[in-house]
Amino acid sequence: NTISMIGLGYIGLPTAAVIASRRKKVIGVDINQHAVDTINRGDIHIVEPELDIIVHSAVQEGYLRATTTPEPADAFLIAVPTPFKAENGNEHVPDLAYIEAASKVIAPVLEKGNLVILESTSPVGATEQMSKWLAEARPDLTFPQTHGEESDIRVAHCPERVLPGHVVRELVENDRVIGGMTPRCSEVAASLYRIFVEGECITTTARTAEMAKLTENSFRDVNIAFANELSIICDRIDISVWELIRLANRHPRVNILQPGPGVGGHCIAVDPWFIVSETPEEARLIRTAREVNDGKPQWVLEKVQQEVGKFLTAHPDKTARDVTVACFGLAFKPDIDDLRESPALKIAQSMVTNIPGNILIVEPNIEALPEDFVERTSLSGAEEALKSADIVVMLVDHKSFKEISPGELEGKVVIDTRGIWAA
Ligand code: SAJ
Repeated sequence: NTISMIGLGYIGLPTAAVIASRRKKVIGVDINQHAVDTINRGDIHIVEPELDIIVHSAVQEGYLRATTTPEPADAFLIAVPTPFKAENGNEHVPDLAYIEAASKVIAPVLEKGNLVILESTSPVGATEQMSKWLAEARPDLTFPQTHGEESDIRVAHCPERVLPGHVVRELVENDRVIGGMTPRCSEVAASLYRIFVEGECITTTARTAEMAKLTENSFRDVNIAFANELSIICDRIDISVWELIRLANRHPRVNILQPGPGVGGHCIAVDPWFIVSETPEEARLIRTAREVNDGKPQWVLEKVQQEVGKFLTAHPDKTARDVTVACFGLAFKPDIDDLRESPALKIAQSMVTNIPGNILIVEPNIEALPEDFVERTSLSGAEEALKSADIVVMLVDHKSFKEISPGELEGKVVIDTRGIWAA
């Protein structure tokens, strides 16, 4: 049995490697030649704990091989990005271009009896749309949308649900929701996942599986928005939100999440829009949650500007150019190096353009600042930044930042968006 993984990114590569570690032959396909070459050397092109070891041994033992051209296989798993795009005045329409491209790329090598699984987080209806693209490209084969259980090709959706930073463990331990276009499609797909999943494989329809994934991330987004809104309310009425949440969470049925500088990453800040875009009239709470979370970086920037103003009033001998502000953290969440869609990055960048003083950036997980930072900013060590900063802005609760003692912050204006110092 050969399994082909289309897309060797943050989801595709770990999944391919875990399946290969169960001694199944896996062919990984990606358009990125650099990724393909790196994997074939037994190395990895992304950062994820434990992944290097399993990719290395899977490649060495001959179970995993990467290529840019698809080959025949028994099952095809598709894990490509599904971003959103602006269309007809709507800012957040799901963009299925990568799924369409992947369908067109595997269609020529499909054979009767094959299974095709869409793993990418997708708007409701995307699996059926993918199956239609496959059918258009292969009129000689039959597909579930026209031939039901009798079709030549089985098609299912099985959304990934792993947490970056814990992917290798969660791939094996998490339950999987498997939505086939027919019950038999679900069963065949479930037997594939049972090769490596120790959690339960639960079957449903493709549309329900699509909606389940969007619901999981919307649930988290709405809950984070609740925490973020509380932090803004508490700031206005001068109450510590951190103490407030600790107290409220003592109630047996209350479990409030942590406020922060906004919501980043390419999942939680994106997926709820797929629901909003499909049902704009009904999805009022989900849309508002997105807006609350997306508005938080601007709120933090304004907070910093206010503090700079107050600092200057208290120090009439200084001009705006003399003020030094240190930003702690750029990543989209703690203890990773991933800056994509990071609210901390957004805040730091807008500070560089909106605040005339010196801006220092402390981010122990990266070697250099992204190129679009202007020269006025520099990557600094924590100690050095703490020495020279007038204002310290805590943006990401990396482990090493939690060890900074109150003494080291004495005399500084502190804006703590994560509550690790200001609690
Ligand atoms: N965040 C807060 N406060 C919190 C929790 C998170 O501000 O209390 C922020 C984080 O700092 C970060 C963002 O939210 O900026 C998202 O981080 P996350 O750790 O909640 O989630 P992701 O984006 O890394 O992964 C999510 C997970 N989904 C859920 O927990 C429901 C993961 O299981 C999914 O597989 C992943 O999205 C995905 O790929 O969809």
